[in-house]
Amino acid sequence: MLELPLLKMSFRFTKFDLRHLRYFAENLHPELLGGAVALVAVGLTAAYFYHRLTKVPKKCLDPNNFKEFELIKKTQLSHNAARFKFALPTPTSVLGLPVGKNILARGRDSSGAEVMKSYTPITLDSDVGYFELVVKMYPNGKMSHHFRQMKVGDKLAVKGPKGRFSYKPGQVRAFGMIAGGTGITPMFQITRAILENPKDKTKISLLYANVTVDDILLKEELDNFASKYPSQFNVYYVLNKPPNEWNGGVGYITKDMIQTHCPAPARDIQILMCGPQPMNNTMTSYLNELGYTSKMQFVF
Ligand SMILES: Cc1cc2nc3c(=O)[nH]c(=O)nc-3n(C[C@H](O)[C@H](O)[C@H](O)COP(=O)(O)OP(=O)(O)OC[C@H]3O[C@@H](n4cnc5c(N)ncnc54)[C@H](O)[C@@H]3O)c2cc1C
Ligand SMILES: *[C@@H]1O[C@H](CO)[C@@H](O)[C@H](O)[C@H]1NC(C)=O
Ligand SMILES: CC(=O)N[C@H]1CO[C@H](CO)[C@@H](O)[C@@H]1O
Repeated sequence: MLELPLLKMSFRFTKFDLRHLRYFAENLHPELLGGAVALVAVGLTAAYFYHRLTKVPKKCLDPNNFKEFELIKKTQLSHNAARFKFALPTPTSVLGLPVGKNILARGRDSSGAEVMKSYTPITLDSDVGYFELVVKMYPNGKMSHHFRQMKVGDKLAVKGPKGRFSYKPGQVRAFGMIAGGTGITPMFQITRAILENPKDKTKISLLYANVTVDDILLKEELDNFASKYPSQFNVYYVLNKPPNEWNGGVGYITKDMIQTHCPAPARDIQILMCGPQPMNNTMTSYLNELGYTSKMQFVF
């Protein structure tokens, strides 16, 4: 992207501190001042027009105010999970969500009371004009009720970005990822960002736990990643209730599975976790026993 440094420069111009400008003027030879002023004026004008003329994709999220997005497609993935596709205001808009961040969605439960819950879009800012959520709807879940009721044409109120995790390419040599159920969504988003960036060589080992094969979300996409990027990404599924023919793990994720599939403790690796609370507690104790320091662990 050749445009980026120029764009940054134009921002710096607008942020130019007046005090510096005065210091600059006072310490300049008078004969040079005219030229310097003209130069600054030309620079500012150029930056202004450059800024106006370049089509910077419009970011839609606001961290302080809820904004509404229209549901344009709802695809059932299993008996209780669905993929929701929302339109952004224009076909060239981007959501404006840094990799690893999530959003807060607002809705109403079955009694009509307001609820707010966090969700991690599975799309990236390279997807223009829309964003997608994968949501598991629990029988008595409050926000689950809202999502179950949603029909194409309905609007969802969303604000963000939020979250403590941020990702920069090259931040680590390898990620180990441990996910349970819908805990796959942040892992999926980060994995996509890494694999779709040819310059990002970060390795990923994903351990993904669920009850049945039917519960595995985004399985087709994950399997595609594994076959397309065999030296960079691998996934090991673990099921409580495996089918008859099954070559993944059985039961819960064990310490052995972590040792076999995740990168060994090292300063340039990190283990990311996202799943139900009991799973987090168990996995954290396994990781501690295996010698992963708290710096090497992150829980979403
Ligand atoms: C950062 C982040 C990202 C997330 N991303 C996603 C995502 O992409 N997709 C997604 O589907 N979800 C995601 N979640 C989970 C999501 O925020 C909601 O928690 C989930 O949708 C359930 O909300 P609910 O209001 O329907 O359920 P709730 O009304 O809270 O209940 C859910 C179910 O669990 C049971 N339950 C509630 N509390 C407990 C408890 N303490 N112990 C045991 N059972 C309990 C209820 O009976 C119900 O069956 C994310 C959560 C976080 C924190
Ligand atoms: C995960 O579990 C550990 C150990 O029980 C706990 O210290 C930590 O706060 C938990 N993190 C989250 C985000 O729930
Ligand atoms: C029910 C469901 O689909 N989610 C589960 C996936 O597997 C993990 C680990 O076994 C469970 O903790 C989730 O609740």
